[in-house]
Amino acid sequence: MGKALAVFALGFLIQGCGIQGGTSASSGQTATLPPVPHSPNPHTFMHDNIQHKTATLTMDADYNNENGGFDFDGYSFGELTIQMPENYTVTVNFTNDGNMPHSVGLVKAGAENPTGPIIKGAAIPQAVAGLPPGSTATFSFRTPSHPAHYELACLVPGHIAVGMYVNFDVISGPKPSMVVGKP
Ligand SMILES: [Cu+2]
Repeated sequence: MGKALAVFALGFLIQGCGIQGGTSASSGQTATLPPVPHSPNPHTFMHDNIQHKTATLTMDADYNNENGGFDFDGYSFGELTIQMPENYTVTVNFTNDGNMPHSVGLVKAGAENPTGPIIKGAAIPQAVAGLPPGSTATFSFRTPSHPAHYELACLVPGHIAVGMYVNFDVISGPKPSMVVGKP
């Protein structure tokens, strides 16, 4: 009887350790990223091919009315960070799900009212005027061969100021990622 109890206690101890280990590992991964309430899974919005050095991003303006509709994929004010290796070909598929003109283009981090993308071709057409509700547009560009801090932002005047941007960092690392928060 006493032996059976000891075995049971040992099993419980091992299981307890396993749970504790798992918990501390996962909290370690998220500790540096601030939580964003009601955030969609970022993996939904990016597909990449490491062999071909390509990535496709879905950028939906006013995805879920987050931030009063001034969001991309439910994120605003840089709550989402895309990390893209150097020399990648990136295709952006834009949809305006909002009720006013919006756009998307690659701009320098912190730019306030950019009149065009920082890399030629890295914006939808008529990016400053914006495209009307229900529009879609696609563009592709190549990331530079050096690290850089950019944003994917709405170029309609005033929309960056109210938070309509996510972070886009060009990194020396081996693979793209899309993470909640600013690493
Ligand atoms: Cu906008």
